[in-house]
Amino acid sequence: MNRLGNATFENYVGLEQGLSEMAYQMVAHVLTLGYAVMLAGLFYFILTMKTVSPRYRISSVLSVVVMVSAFLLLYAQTQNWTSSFVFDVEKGRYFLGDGQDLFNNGYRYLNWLIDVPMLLFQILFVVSLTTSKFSSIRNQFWFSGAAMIITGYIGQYYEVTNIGMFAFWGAISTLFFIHILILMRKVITEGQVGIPEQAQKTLRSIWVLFLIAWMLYPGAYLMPHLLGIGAEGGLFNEAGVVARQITYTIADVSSKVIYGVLLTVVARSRSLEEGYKD
Ligand code: RET
Repeated sequence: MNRLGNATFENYVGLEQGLSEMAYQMVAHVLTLGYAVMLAGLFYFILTMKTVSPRYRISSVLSVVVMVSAFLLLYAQTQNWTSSFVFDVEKGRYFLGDGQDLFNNGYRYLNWLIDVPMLLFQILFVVSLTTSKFSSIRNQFWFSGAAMIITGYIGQYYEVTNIGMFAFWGAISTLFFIHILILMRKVITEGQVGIPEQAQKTLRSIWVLFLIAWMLYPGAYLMPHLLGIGAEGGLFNEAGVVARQITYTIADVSSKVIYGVLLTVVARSRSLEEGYKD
């Protein structure tokens, strides 16, 4: 078993029982859907930029940065998937290909290193803080965002071989995540003061969306263990492989695209109230 070293569990499934046609294709499709949505989002944020007054436009610019980097990463992740597993005609299933790259979700983690600070930074251009200092919140967002991802990136290498290390790095990462949630809650609470009723409502939806979408990422980290308990093949079952990629795609579309769209809606409402005409 250990000849795969620190490879993630997807590879172990591909080495032992192989992936069924349905599991393999569902992952390929959901990854493709992911990068297609990012490209569509890119056009949305460019085309709607002028519907908000200039002071809010940085939010759209940051969404554009997020769309471009997510598009490229998800494209690379899809290529990584299709090149890692090869169809075996004899057995009628997909197995790890000889001489190919192994599959790893690490592309995502490194993409988050760009996207997480951008997404957190972005909201600060749409809301006005009442008591907190912009620079202090920004620095804490960046610090904890990067620390959360780097520690999680290390942890994910151990999901099969060393559960202790996997749990340890996951726990450290979670501490930074909690810090981010506390900061975001503060930003959204302060941001509601003195803005139109409709925009306040949208900000409250942003909080709910944020909470749910961001929690899906640690869910995906734990996925093989969540779905592995009592399942056939234990940790190494293809349901976990498919569930992880679907979870990531839902999380990506929500935390990057829908979040960006809702921020544009708040910015538009504030712009109109301030007398902006397009
Ligand atoms: C990890 C490791 C396990 C513990 C926790 C994690 C949290 C990850 C999060 C990622 C968010 C990513 C986003 C990307 C958008 O582009 C690193 C999986 C808590 C919250 C929003």
